[in-house]
Amino acid sequence: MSNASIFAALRAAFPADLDTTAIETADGPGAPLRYTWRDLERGTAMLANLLASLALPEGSRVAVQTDKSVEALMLYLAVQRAGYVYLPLNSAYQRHEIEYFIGDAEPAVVVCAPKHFTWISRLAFRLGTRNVFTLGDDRSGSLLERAALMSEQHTPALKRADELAAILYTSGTTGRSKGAMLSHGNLLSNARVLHEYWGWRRADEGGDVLIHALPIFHVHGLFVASHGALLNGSRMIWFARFDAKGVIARLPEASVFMGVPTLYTRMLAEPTLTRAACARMRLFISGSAPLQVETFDAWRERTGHTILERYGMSETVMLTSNPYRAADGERRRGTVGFALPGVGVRVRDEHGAPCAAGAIGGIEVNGPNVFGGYWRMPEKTAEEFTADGWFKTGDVGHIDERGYVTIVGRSKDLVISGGYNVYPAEIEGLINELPGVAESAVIGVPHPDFGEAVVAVVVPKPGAAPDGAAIAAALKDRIAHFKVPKRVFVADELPRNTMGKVQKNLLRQQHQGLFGG
Ligand code: MLC
Ligand code: AMP
Repeated sequence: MSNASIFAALRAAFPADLDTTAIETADGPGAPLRYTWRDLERGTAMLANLLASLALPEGSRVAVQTDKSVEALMLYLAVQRAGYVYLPLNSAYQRHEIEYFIGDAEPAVVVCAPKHFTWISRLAFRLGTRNVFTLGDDRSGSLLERAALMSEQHTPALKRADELAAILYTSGTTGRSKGAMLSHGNLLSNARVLHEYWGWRRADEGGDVLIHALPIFHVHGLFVASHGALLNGSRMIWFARFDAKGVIARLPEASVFMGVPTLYTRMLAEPTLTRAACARMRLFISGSAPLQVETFDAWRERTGHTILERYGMSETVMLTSNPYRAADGERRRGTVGFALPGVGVRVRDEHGAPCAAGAIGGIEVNGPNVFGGYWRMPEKTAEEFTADGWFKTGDVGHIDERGYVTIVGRSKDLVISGGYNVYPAEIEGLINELPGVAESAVIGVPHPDFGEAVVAVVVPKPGAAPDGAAIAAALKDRIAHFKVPKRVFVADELPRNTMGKVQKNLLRQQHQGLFGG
C-alpha cells in the first residue's frame, strides 16, 4: 500500500537542501528565529516518537490549545507523522467550551499553554485523558522537554486516504458544536489542487515566500496556508499575531499572503501599504468571510494587485476559487470564483430541484475534499447530506453561465466576525440562563473592522431590569471573547412572525447602522 498520509506528502516536498530556511519568525519571543527544513524534520520526528512512546490506541485524538508558535505547527505535523488525529482548539476558548470539546472528543493527549495547565489538566484527567503536556510560545513546557529525550529518527505512519487525520469543531445551529472529521485524503487532495490552481512556484521558478499571519487552529491558517507553503517547499515568514504594520513591512520579501477580509481592511488603513511595498508579491488571497467589493477595489487601486477570493468550510476545506491565471478568466469581485478542479458545486431550491443559472438556492458540494461526517453524530451527518451524497453547506448563492459562484447569504443562523464563526443559538442559550432574562436574540450587524459584529437583544423577565453591559461582562467569564456581543440591547419584546418565529431580519435592519458599517 502506498502512503496516503498528509505528512508523507508534505515531507516529500521538503527541498533537497534541508539546511535552508523553512520558517522565520517575525514576532514573538526571541524573534527573529530561523528554522531550517532539518529542524522541521528532526522536531517532528522527536515529537512523533514521544507520541509513539505513549502507546496510544489507534485513532487517538490529540487535542491542542496553545498560542501560535512554530513548535505548535511542528506538533500538528508530528501528530500526522505518528498517525494520530489532530484536534485544534481556538486559544480564546474558555473552560466551558474546552470541557465540552474534551468530553466529546475524548482525546488521549491534551496539549495546553503552561498558564492553563492547572485547570485544563484537572478537567482533562477527570474526563479520562491520560496525558496532558504543556507548550508555551517561547519553547517552554513539558512537551518539548519530553520530546528532547526522543530519537531524531522516525518512520512516518502508513495511512490510507480514508483514515481520519483531524477533527475540526464547528459550532452547531442548535448550539452544540460538531466535530467535522477530515481524512488524509480530504486534506491531501485539496492541498494538491490548490498547489496547482494557485500556481505555487518552487525555488527554481522564483521561489514563493508566504507570509503566515493567521491562527493555526482553523482550516485557513492550518491547512490552506501551512500546507500550501510546505507542499511547495516554500519559506514562511511567521507572525504569531496579525499586525498590519508588521506584515506590510515584510511584504517586499514575500510573494504570497492569505487573510480574512479584516486583515485586508486593516492593512488598507496603513499609509505604508503602497505599490512599491507589494512589488514582489505574486498573490493575495482572501477567504473565510465575504470580501466587501469596496475592499477589493481599494486594494487594487492602492497596490495594483487583484485579491483572489476563495470559499471553503471546515467540513470541506476549499471549494471554489477565483482564477489565478488570466487565461482562466478574471477575478470577479463579489464572487468566490469557480468550483475547484474535482470539486462539485451545485445550487438546489428548497425542494431539492436544480436551480437555473443565476437563480438563488442552497449550495451543495461533493468531491474528494468533502468530510466523512460529524464525530459521533450520525443523525446530524445524515441530515446534512442529500440522498445522492452531496453536502449541504448552509450557504445560499447562485452560479452564473460561466460558472462563477456568488454567495448571497446563509440558511444557517451564523455570524462571521473577523473570520471567526459565532452561532447565535449558543450565545442565546447562555444569555437566557442569566438572571432577569426572559429571552434573547443574537444577530450579526455590519462592522467596519470585523465585517459583522455580534449584537444581542434581550427581553427582561417581568419586574427585572437586566443591564446590557453586565450581560456582556457575565458572558466574558464563560466564552471566548470574540463571541461576546459587542453591544447588548434591552427590549420589551422580540419581533415575531405569525408562526411565532423571531424575525431576526427586522432586528438586523433596526441595528444595521450601529457601527457605522
Ligand atoms: C478578536 N476579537 C474579536 C475578534 N478577534 N472580536 C470579534 N471578532 C473577531 N474576529 C476581540 C477579542 O476577543 C478581544 O476582546 C479584542 O477583540 C482584541 O483581541 P485581539 O486578540 O487583540 O484581536 P486581534 O489580534 O486584533 O484579532 C483580530 C483578528 C483575529 C482579525 C486578527 O480575529 C483573527 O486572526 N481572525 C482570523 C480568523 C481565522 O483565521 N478564520 C479562519 C476560519 S477557517 P476583549 O473583549 O478580550 O478585549 C474558515 C474556512 C475558510 O472560515 O473558508 O477559510
Ligand atoms: P467554518 O465553519 O469556520 O469553516 O466557516 C465556513 C463558512 O465561512 C462557510 O460556510 C461560509 O459561510 C463562510 N465563508 C468562507 N469563505 C467565504 C467567502 N469567501 N465568502 C463568503 N463566505 C465565506
